[in-house]
Amino acid sequence: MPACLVCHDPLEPFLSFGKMPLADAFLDEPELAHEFFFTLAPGLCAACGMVQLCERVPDARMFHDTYAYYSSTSAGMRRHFAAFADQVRRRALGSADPFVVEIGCNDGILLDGFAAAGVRHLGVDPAGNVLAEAARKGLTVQQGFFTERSAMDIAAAHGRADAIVAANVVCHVADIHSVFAGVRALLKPAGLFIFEDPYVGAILEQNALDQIYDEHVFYFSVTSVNRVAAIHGLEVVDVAPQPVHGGELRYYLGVRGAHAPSRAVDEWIERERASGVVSPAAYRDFAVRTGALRQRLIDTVDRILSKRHRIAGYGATAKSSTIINYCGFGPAEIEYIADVTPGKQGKLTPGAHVPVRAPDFFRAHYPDYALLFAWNHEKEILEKEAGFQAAGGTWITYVPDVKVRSRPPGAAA
Ligand code: DWN
Ligand code: ZN
Repeated sequence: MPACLVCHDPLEPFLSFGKMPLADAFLDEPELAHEFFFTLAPGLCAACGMVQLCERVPDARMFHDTYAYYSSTSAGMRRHFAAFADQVRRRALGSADPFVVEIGCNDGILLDGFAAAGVRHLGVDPAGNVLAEAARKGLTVQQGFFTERSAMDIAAAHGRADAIVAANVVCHVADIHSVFAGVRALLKPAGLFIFEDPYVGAILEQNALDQIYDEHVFYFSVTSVNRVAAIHGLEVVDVAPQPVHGGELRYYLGVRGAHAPSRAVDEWIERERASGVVSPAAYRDFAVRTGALRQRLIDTVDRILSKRHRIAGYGATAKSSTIINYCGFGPAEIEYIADVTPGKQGKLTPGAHVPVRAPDFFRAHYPDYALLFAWNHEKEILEKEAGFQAAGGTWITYVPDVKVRSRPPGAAA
């Protein structure tokens, strides 16, 4: 039986997707023969409340020099991160020569805001290709994983940090104790560790089963984060919801006793207790609901194909790997997926092997229906691709439920 990565108690899976590929492992034809699969099955630790994957993929298999995801592909996310940097500056960077460290800085989308304000910064990321983009912009970066060891080295070389920040990163690291121990070693006594990740309560509420994939090792709640923090002499001192990636929480952590926790912390923990976010029943229900959702999506696709209509996807997201493979779709159901990322274009999606094409291809080969796999960027994409609906195309979304958007009058259903 697998063990909880936080407290080592036995872990029971509440759902199994079976064998799944790596969600960001886009392939060329010759790579198909040795594609890597693992058992994707999330579980809740009844002892400490942490939701996590029961089988983990080694970090180096997921985060390397050909990492597929560039954070700066969305204009909405660029605005979100500019505001995030502003907030960190206001709350944590009041000293004479502040220093901020970002764990998993990707292409520098968050560090940009510190650099523009002349703040001393360091970004750490294991993925050389995305990090090269950050370096190209003149940001100060270092390649590697953030661990207790590397944090101590950073403290020795640059001094301690006023703020340590991370976005969509902490939930990716199986050795969470090394990350938190590293934060404790690198943070100034009155510093803040501020990070945001998808909120497990939002995943449950929205039936967002496609948030579950190899890179998302943990599915945090305030309750579970506070428990990990306590092990390392840290505590959650504030929490703020963020309307990105389907609903995230931003956690503010300090050294225990250094900051008075806001009322929001207790309120969130109480809400989680009352709503069952840390209880097994909520996850059993989620498994049943999302099983039914999967069937509705399969039926919707079958119905469309039976009328000889064409379906393509939009956004070759990591999330799409879970939903596509869980539904058993392939190129026979989804002709291609449009995506703006040059490194994904021309490749095949993990597991299902659906070809990825540039958005220009989508505009030249509109399908009848487009499955919006980047549902978290819906507003931005539907505005950008207004021509699709104008030409009679129909969007399909599946979070929180399958929704076939109404077609313009006169178009065939
Ligand atoms: O946690 C993670 C999140 C933050 O990013 C990582 N583990 C991996 C990745 O997950 P994802 O791929 O599900 O993230 P997104 O942000 O939903 O991906 C959007 C995809 O859609 C990208 O490949 C870019 C593409 N896109 C596009 O083609 N046109 C996005 C926008 C906004 C567009 O207009
Ligand atoms: Zn546990």
